[in-house]
Amino acid sequence: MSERTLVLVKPDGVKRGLVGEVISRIERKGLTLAQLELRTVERSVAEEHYAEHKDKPFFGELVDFITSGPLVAIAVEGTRAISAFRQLAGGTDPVEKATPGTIRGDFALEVQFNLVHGSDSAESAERELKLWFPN
Ligand code: RTP
Ligand code: MG
Repeated sequence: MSERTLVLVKPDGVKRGLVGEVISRIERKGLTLAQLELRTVERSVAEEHYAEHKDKPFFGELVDFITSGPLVAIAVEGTRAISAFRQLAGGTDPVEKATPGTIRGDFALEVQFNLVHGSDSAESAERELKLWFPN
């Protein structure tokens, strides 16, 4: 069944020139790009996006970081796209959890700077896609 998920190449990924690498992995997996935009977001969007973490100690830093520079938001489409992209991304901690062969496992060292976001469920994907691509 085809579904859509929200992928972000976070500001660290854009600064490090890894946008092409991430898009290439998405395409090689067989997923397609439905919408794509380079933008720098206001705090309100970042706070809404990460609302589930609002009581965590790292919330302020996370919002600072996500708003620190341009990121690339992508609506990714395809069979089991939500899980498929989470598999490509690898675990949240790029050293302890993400394995080599994943985006985080291959290119990141710190939890804070783990390069990409992918929606974690159908409900999150629907909510996040409405937030990032209202049209
Ligand atoms: P994301 O939402 O960005 O796709 O990442 P995720 O599902 O793998 O991880 P999640 O638990 O949703 O955490 C969101 C982001 O918060 C940052 N984080 N920092 N300092 C810390 O201990 C900490 N823990 C999480 C990470 O950048 C993570 O991607
Ligand atoms: Mg998450």
